[in-house]
Amino acid sequence: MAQVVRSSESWAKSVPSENVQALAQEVGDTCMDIPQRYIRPELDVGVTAICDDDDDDDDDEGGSDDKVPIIDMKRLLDPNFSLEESAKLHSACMDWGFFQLVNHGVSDEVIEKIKVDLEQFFELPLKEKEAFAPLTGGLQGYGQKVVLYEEKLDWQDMMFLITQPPHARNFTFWPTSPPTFRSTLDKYSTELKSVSSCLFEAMGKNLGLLDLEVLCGILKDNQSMRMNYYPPCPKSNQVLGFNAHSDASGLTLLLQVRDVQGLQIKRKGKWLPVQPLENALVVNIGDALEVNLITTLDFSKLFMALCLPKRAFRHPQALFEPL
Ligand SMILES: O=C(O)CCC(=O)C(=O)O
Repeated sequence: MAQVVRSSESWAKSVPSENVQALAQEVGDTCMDIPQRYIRPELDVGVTAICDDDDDDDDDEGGSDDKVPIIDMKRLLDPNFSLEESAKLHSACMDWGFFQLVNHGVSDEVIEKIKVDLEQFFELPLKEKEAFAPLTGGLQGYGQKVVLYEEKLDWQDMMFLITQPPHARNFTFWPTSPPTFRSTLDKYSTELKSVSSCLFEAMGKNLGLLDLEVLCGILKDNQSMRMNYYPPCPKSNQVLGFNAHSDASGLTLLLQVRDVQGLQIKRKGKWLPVQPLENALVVNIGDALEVNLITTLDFSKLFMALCLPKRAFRHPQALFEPL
């Protein structure tokens, strides 16, 4: 996840938006209407497996081809099973661009702690959280997604921090409450770095590259974290927690704090629900890695495989689920 800290001058003026958690509270307390800038009437059609008719690559093969692949990192690292698991990984990367990673080696203790610390941070009074708001034009800190022109807004608040390499961290934006927040994030970020290195290595071998980390030098050492908070919404079928998007990252590793189904991914023109698996990481090949591979390697060999899935995430339900 390459991060460049840009100067405030380089950012266009953004459209101001309200704190969604505070808005949700107000809507709950007063029964006021949700502002129209959050309402997406076209969504009011259910939340699972929505098919976009206008998609030109909609070649639904039907059957059981709708479950995000599961990759077991323990098997990937075990000489007795690594060949088989690597083949699964390769197919997940090429045919899906997504997979769920289990037995990834991040300790249960660190996972539980990051979940607790995040929940505690987002439950703080607004004033305390706003002490970590981004500076004008900046990206890091607690607040809302930067919106450059008036558009439908996401029903979420978030915090964005650069987490690796350690010297790139700006602690002005790292919460001090709960008191363990910083050390927990440090541990979590370090463990995730090992996971992504391992994945880069396995993916590189699958592609016949000695070391994908070399190819993706800039991606491997840089890491940022986006922690999303989706407040409950009385019109949850008319708002999106996170609009459809692809990630600009190299690899995205997503941890769901609560095992509630909400996340969907788009594959072959269909939105498919990602069934939460306790403490699994949802892995997504980001734009930076995809572009890097397509331009660096034999274009014709990789083009079909890497470009077939129209990759996108979205979060159609508004619920609490940071990170
Ligand atoms: O919160 C989610 O489930 C999705 C988050 C996501 O897509 C992102 O942060 O890029």
